[in-house]
Amino acid sequence: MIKAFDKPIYVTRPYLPKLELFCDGLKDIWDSHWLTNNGPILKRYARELANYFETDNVCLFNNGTLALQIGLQGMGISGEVITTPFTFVATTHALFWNKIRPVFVDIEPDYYTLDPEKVEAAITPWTTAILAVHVFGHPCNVNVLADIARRHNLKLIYDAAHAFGVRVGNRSLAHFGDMSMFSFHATKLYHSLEGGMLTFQDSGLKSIFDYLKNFGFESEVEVVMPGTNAKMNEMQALMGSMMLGYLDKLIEKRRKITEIYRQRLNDISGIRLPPSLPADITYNYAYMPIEVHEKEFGMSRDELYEELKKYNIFARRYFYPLICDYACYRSVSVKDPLTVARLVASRVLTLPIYYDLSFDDVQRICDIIIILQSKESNRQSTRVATNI
Ligand code: T4K
Repeated sequence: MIKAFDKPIYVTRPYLPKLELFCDGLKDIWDSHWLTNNGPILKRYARELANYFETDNVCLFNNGTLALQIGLQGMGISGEVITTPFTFVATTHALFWNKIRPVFVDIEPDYYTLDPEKVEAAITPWTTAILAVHVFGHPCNVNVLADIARRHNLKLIYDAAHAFGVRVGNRSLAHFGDMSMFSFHATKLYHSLEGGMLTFQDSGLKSIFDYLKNFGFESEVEVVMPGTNAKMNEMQALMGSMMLGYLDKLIEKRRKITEIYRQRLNDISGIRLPPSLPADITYNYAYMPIEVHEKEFGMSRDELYEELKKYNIFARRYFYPLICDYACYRSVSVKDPLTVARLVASRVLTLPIYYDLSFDDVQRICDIIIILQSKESNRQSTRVATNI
């Protein structure tokens, strides 16, 4: 019999640098009394990120949601935008706050990113952009989407909230599409406590984004646009800057955890894992999604999710329900039947993955899933046998 974990195992747990090191960094902030509003640490951090992403076109924000919201506003996106219903709700909220109508289309079944064929079929005279999500860090079909956007004269925008560190053909995802948003929220593999970033191809957008995140101030006495307050502060920048130094080791640990999950769960009847990514993709192992196929597995995704809780394992149903099924978006008309997205949302479960999770604990989580399945299949075969 396997015992429950003594302490809760959550889907994620932020990595933190040694407290003494962070305190060393805090001393500079205490000395300068400069806490926010484009301070020296933020400026240094922006340069570090520009280096990392190999582009000067970066703009930092206090979170990813406001980054995306301001990005859409600054680019003047309006009308209809084709997007995915299989994402965190902030993707759609950013459209809504800009009075843009989301047009939900289906995802593809392997990596859960927007299905380009469905995108093309959904274009109308009112479509101005595609907002695709590199969900779980799986890159969208960037070349096909770029071709569609070019042929139809649409902007191509990526929600890359999950995709820090992912590369396609040795180029960071920041170099694809017209603009990408990266989230540095505490629950992400790379974080700045909270934070967000836009990367973009048109360098003219930089000053617009800078205005919009700082009330539209051009000078002490001039406001040139109705901006908001979405600035990253010095403590966020300090954490983000320190975390860059740990990124490789964080990704490597996640790679090893993923390998264990894949080895142990790949052949379990009723569990499906995303296929290995193509060789030209450098992945970040941001999430560990599995699909639970009820008939073969013997219990539904929701039953497994509840059973795991009894063992103190708090997996998450990212992303369920679909965005269009939330009360606040139910009135949005959806023409695509969203066949794949509906199935995936009903089957997906993201398992715990984070730096501090020990390999033994990963093995134990797998043992528990396997035992739950065999218990259930035994129960079912007994039930069948007694019925005979
Ligand atoms: N686009 C996409 C595709 C996104 O996934 C997100 C955010 C955004 C846009 C918006 O970016 P931000 O504005 O957030 O920068 C979490 C995060 O809050 C959210 O940032 C993230 N996506 C989403 C996928 O996950 P919840 O509601 O699941 O978070 P919560 O508080 O339940 O945390 C999950 C688990 O993490 C907890 O059970 C325990 C652990 N945890 C969490 C926090 C906050 C910790 O151990 N420490 C912590 O500080 O949304």
